[in-house]
Amino acid sequence: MTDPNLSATVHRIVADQPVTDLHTHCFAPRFGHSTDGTGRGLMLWGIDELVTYHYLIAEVFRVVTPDKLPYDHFWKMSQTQRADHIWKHLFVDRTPISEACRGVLTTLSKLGLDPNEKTLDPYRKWFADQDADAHVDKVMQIANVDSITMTNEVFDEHERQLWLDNPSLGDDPRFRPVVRIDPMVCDWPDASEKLSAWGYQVNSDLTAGAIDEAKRFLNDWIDRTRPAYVAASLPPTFMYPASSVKNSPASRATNETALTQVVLPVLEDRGLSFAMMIGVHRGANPSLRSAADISGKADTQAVANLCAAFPGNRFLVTMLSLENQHELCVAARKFGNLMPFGCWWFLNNPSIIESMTRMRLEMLGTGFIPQHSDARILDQLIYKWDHSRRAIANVLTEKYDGLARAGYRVTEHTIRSDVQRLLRDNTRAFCQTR
Ligand code: RAT
Ligand code: ZN
Repeated sequence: MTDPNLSATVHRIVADQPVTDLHTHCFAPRFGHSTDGTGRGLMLWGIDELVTYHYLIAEVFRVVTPDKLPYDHFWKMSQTQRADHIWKHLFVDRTPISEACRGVLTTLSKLGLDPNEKTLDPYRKWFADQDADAHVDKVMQIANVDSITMTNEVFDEHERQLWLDNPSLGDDPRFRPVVRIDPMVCDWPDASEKLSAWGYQVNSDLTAGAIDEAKRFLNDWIDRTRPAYVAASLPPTFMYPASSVKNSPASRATNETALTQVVLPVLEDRGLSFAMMIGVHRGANPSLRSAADISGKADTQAVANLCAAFPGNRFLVTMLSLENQHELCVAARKFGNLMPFGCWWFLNNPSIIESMTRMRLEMLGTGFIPQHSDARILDQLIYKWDHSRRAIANVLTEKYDGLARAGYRVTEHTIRSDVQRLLRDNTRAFCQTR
């Protein structure tokens, strides 16, 4: 017998479960914020940030094409003008039906605002009356997020200086730091120049002494930030071992040395997971700037090879291509040190979240992390989680219905503990945080 109220029960339990958000680009107010007048604040919030999200920049150029509005004209506009342009063309002149557009509407509605305004002025007025720090609490409460994991770009000069100047920068209990190290594993020569300038005795070939110095760099940042994990995004061409690629350029071998002889040993030693976000081809259309990147199919064999070669390391893995998702599940069935997470970026759409979550439940039970928000603007936590929760609850309902048909007694307690595992405990257990 199936329960006619099952769907409502599952949706309620999923909505009530606080989420530990594993990957965002949100920052605590002490990193400075977008309305603090410095123009350098890292915490982005408010209507102009929401409407100029890079997903929406890409979308507006599809309707007001560069022959009508050249890229450089757009970039010369103030942020207010860009936001007005996007609002007019994507939200007023057309139905805001895309996921990124609908997200702005959900966010405004849940903040208590009417999303049908023809101009942004009423929203600007409302946000101007909010206090940044109190707004963090409000957004976390509406989104029901209990912890926001940041992305701390230690190779970014501005952010690096903030950390050096303020030893308690990472102490806001609402936010958890993450050391992000893309240049170390994607472009070691570039990373090595920076490390040298910062006083570490490294070289572009990463010879023996340089390895110790590169480890010292990573350890220093782990000490300074006390991260939940260390992360990098990798191109679709990422392969391990690099030598398995014919005519592999020397740079690949050095990047691999940085990964296998610096990063992984340090993380094993420090008991930290390594998050690999694989499949982004950066700068496909550079004129779009922050919206320039595309996705590409990567090789999941690289992930399996790493998990096998480094059993003492834990790997959080998300892949950008839809085509990689099944193979990633297969690999996760073989390696307990591999945790698939999230429906990343171009996959963060309800239809794809549903199909990926369904496949993961079927292949991995509840042993995965179904979603992270990837929010860049604080307020986006509201819609990213609202939309994802609905998609996850739809699939869980279907699965519990199947269990009931098989004669299994599904109770509220069963549902509650599964949902807690999926939205909170798997993340905390794998990252070994409270
Ligand atoms: O999802 C995004 O906003 C992307 O621009 C990226 O930041 C991506 O999530 C990443 O972490 O590299
Ligand atoms: Zn991200």
